[in-house]
Parts: sequence; C-alpha cells; structure tokens
Amino acid sequence: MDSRNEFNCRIFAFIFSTLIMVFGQPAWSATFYIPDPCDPCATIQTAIDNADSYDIIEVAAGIYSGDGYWDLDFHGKAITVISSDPCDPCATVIDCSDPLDGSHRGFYFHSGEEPNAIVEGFTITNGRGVVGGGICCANGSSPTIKNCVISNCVVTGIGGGIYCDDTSNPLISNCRIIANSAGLYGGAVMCWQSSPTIKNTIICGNSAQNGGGLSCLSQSEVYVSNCTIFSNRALGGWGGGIYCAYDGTGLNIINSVLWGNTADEGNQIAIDSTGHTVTCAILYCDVRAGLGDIAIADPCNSSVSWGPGNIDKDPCFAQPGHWDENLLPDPCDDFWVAGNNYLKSQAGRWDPMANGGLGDWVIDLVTSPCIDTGNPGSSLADEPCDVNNVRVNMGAYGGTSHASKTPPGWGKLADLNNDGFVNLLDFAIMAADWLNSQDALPGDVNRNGTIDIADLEIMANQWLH
Ligand SMILES: [Ca+2]
Ligand SMILES: [Ca+2]
Ligand SMILES: [Ca+2]
Ligand SMILES: [Ca+2]
Repeated sequence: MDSRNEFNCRIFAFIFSTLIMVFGQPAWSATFYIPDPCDPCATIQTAIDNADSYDIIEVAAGIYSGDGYWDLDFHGKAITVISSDPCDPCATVIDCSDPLDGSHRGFYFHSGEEPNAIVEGFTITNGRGVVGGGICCANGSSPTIKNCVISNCVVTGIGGGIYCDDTSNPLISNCRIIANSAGLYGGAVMCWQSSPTIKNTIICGNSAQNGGGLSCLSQSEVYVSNCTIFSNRALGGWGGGIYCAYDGTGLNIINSVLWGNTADEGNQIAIDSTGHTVTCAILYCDVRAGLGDIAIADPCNSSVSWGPGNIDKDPCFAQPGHWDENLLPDPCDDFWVAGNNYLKSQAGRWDPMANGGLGDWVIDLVTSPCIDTGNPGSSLADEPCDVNNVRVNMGAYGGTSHASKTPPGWGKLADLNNDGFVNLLDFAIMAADWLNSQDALPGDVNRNGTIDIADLEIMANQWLH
C-alpha cells in the first residue's frame, strides 16, 4: 500500500471508530419498526431476518403473540431488538401462551451471538417447554439481556426463565425474573458449563426441585452482583435461592440480598459437592441466617469464602411479594403475588406507583440495613448524588438512579466488615491488599484503584467511630 492509500485508510478507520464512539452504532445502520406501517406482514422475526449488523428493531408498546413474535432467532447477528419504551418493559409484552398448547419461548440464541446481540425492554411471559421457558442461550451464545421482565414461564426440565448451555455467557442486567418454574433445576436461571454475569436483577417467587432461583452446574462460573434473590423455593430439594453442583463450578456473589428462600437443605444456598469441587465466594451480601442457611454436602471438597461485609438483617423491603397457597396446603398449585423490593429509607425511597403511577420519592419510618453496606470499593455508579451517600447499596437497585437514599450519619465508609465500628478488624482488611491495584478492592475507600496512604487517612479520620 502506498503512503497515500495508507493515509486514506487511517482517516477512514478514524471516522468509523469515532462514529461508533459518538453514536454507539455506525451512522448507516437501519432501524426497523414493528408494527411496520409500510408492511402489515412484517413481524419481529422478519425484521430480524432482514436486518444487518448494528441494525435496530424497535417494537411499539403492545402484546405480541404467535409465529414471528415468539421463538425469535437472531441467526448470530449483532443487532438490537428493543421496545419503544425500554424503561417500561411491562408495556411491550411477548406472550408465549399458545391456544393450541404448543411450546414456545421468547428468544432462542444458538448461533454464537456476542454481547452486541441485545434484547432490551420487553416482558417475556408464559413460555413453555423442557428447557429455557423465556430465553435459551446455547452453543456458545452470549447476548445481552437488559431491562426485561421474564415471568410465569414453566418448563418440565431446567431453566424456567433462562437457560444457558455450553459456554453461553450472557449478560443479564436490570431484569426482573419472577414467578417462573422448572421441574428439575433453576426456576429462574439454569447454567450448564456456562458463565453468565447477572447484575441489578431481581430473582423472586421462582421454584424448582433444586435451585428455586438459580442453578449453577458443571464448570459454570457465575457472577452475581447487586441482585435481590428473594422467596424462591426448592420443592423437595436443595438450594432455595441458589444451587451449585459438579466439578469446576464457581459462584461469585457480591452486594446482593438473599432472603426468604426455602428448601429442604440450604434455604439460601446449597453446594451439592459430593465427590466434586465447587467454590463459592460471598461478600457484602445480606444473607438470611448467614452460613446457617448455606448447606454444603461435602465440606472436604468445597468451600465457602465468607466475607468480608456479610450481614444477616431484615432488608426491609417496601412491599415484599408473597406466595399464596391457593386454598390447599400442596405447594405445587401455589402462586406468587408480586410486590416490590425497594429498600425502605428515612431519607427517601423510590415508589414507582407514587405520583399517579409516574413514580416519586417517599419517606419511610425505618431505614434498611442494606443501604450503604455494599463493598466500599464498588462504584456508586448511578446512585443519587448526595453528601450522605458514601457507599453502594446492597440489592438490585444498588448502583442505580433508584437506589434508596442514605440518612445523615448512616453510611460508614471505612467500616469494611460492616460490624458498626471502624477499628483494627477493618484495618486488617485494608492492610491485606496494601498497595494492590485492582478494581473494587474493599479497602480502596476513595475508589481510585489502589490502596495506599490516602485510603488509610480516610480510615484514620473515622477511627473508633
Ligand atoms: Ca397450595
Ligand atoms: Ca448508597
Ligand atoms: Ca468494622
Ligand atoms: Ca485508593
């Protein structure tokens, strides 16, 4: 290539990358609208079939059902399927219920999709089948699923809401996975040799035989941050909230709430490690009954890395949902009555129903112990900017613009182990990582990526408070 051509190539590459940086998509990408005013036969699936990389398919509010609106297949494309109001997933519904009793799910990713294959802002409901009632990710498919509600999906096998199989590592963020069920494993999410990241997500009111909420099996390395895992049930089995089993499986959970889950063994978490190696790290979480609600089948093979910063205190949800036993004691016909899992606060809690349904901040009589007790080194991200807000909250709304607010004097930045005091125990946690540079280390209280004298100075100022 002569120097002039090389120069032109570089200019083109610069313009291309600038366009992607500025607009998040190339300027020549197309947007398809569903319904399409020019083509009454167009469906979400025909739009996907006609789309090229970086195209967007925008779906208007409404309830969609039938061929072309369920079992949606991206064919490996890097496209975005988004509702016209992605902040209100309840307005745009993919209803998989089939009057002919067929089995359908919302999305089927099986062509190696990558994180730039995006589903955003939908409710996916009434899916049926054997695996993955709402969404199935298989064959190394790792899409992004955000701002979605996945509810009332039922499978006879595994993964009532979402199934991840064979090195499929989706990002699941800002979702609500509610009232789904699986006959065997993973009422909400099932992972088999897959490593999803699940963040800012509510997993509640789901059920399965094992792993009422989440099941992680066979070389799955699952990352859970800022999630609320509440009132899921293992019916006659292990792991009400989370079930982990088989060699090489790892569970990493931080800044999350595990509360009110039930099972025969391991109400909140069960590690079924007989003959297998399973690892589990839990830090800055509110776990009901603490280690007492975590069952380990074979402690010689597996371990729980516990803390720092775990607590066992009523999270004070604004309006926790509950199971209705449906007049009969048999749990199989019970149904979930949805609530909301915002944390009560004397300084302000977001109430989506206030102000005539537009949402507004309201004041409570108590403050949740999950407010400002997340990892001191974690970013506050989009939490309300306020001088009293010194740490990220635990639970699904921590790090979001709807995180409950911090009363004056409530947050203790340098209380690294959440025992209410700043003392030698906290210093020991900071000292263990001294001069280490890594994201979100608990002792990095000024959150600049390194633990050094500046962090120690902050701790010294709060010493013995
Ligand atoms: Ca019942
Ligand atoms: Ca906070
Ligand atoms: Ca402390
Ligand atoms: Ca620092």
